[in-house]
Amino acid sequence: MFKKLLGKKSNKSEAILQRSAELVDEKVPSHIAIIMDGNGRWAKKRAMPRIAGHHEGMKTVRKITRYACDLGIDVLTLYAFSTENWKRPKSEVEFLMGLPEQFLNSFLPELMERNIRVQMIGEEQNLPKHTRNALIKAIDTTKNNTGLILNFAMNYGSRAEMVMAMQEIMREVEKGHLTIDEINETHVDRYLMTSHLPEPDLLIRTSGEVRLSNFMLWQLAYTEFLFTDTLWPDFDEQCLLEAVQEYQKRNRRYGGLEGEDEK
Ligand code: V07
Repeated sequence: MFKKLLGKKSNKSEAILQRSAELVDEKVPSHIAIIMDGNGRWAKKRAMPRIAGHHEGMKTVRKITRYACDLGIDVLTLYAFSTENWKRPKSEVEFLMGLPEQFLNSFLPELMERNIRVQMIGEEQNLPKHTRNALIKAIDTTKNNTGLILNFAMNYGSRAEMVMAMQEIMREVEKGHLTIDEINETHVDRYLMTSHLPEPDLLIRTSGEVRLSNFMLWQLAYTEFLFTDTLWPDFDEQCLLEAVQEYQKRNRRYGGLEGEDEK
């Protein structure tokens, strides 16, 4: 994949390409999850409205998706809208709910070209119809693609997801398919919205906040965490490259033991 990256005429700096190529010698994370924070602050710093920050943040999603694809990452999960985000002003929520359409209208052809598959986790039923339809169309159009999985967490909350999993497991118990003592971690995994995905290897949160905000609480049990002060609209290829290098550095420390003793 790096031959392709290096061979292609690109406006990315030579230095980034060179350093990207160096990553090939070590394992790149299979699944990267990102809490994309700091769009409002980015706009405020420029005396612009919050929605301008969200729009800029969407451009970063495009940039980082392309780069994750070039790096050969298997899954990129992006926290686009949490169940808490409904509490924001109505006009902001309306703008946010238009972003998936804006993004997909301009980017879907490129997603197809790049063999990227769109998926989502979260409660899609409560999304506005136009947002839901755009998502369903993208998921359906890209469903046979075999490259990067671009997984959007939309109207997602981890505790609600776990409650739902518990209810499903209890239904199995009620039907007599399972006894309470037989319930194990595999059953819980199976009923989470991420059951078909590997667990995240690396979690990145931008903008200096150091908390999980109800994001993939179960799935992040063994994940490496990386918190950066960079605001999401300023996050670029260089930032992701450095995040992956930091991940590789941490992994190297466990060399030989393959991390087994660290769990
Ligand atoms: C959103 C831009 C990124 C920063 C975080 C908040 C604002 C892309 C999408 C999206 C979602 C689904 C999809 C295609 C694109 C998006 C929301 C907010 C709600 F299929 N960016 N982005 N969705 N922001």
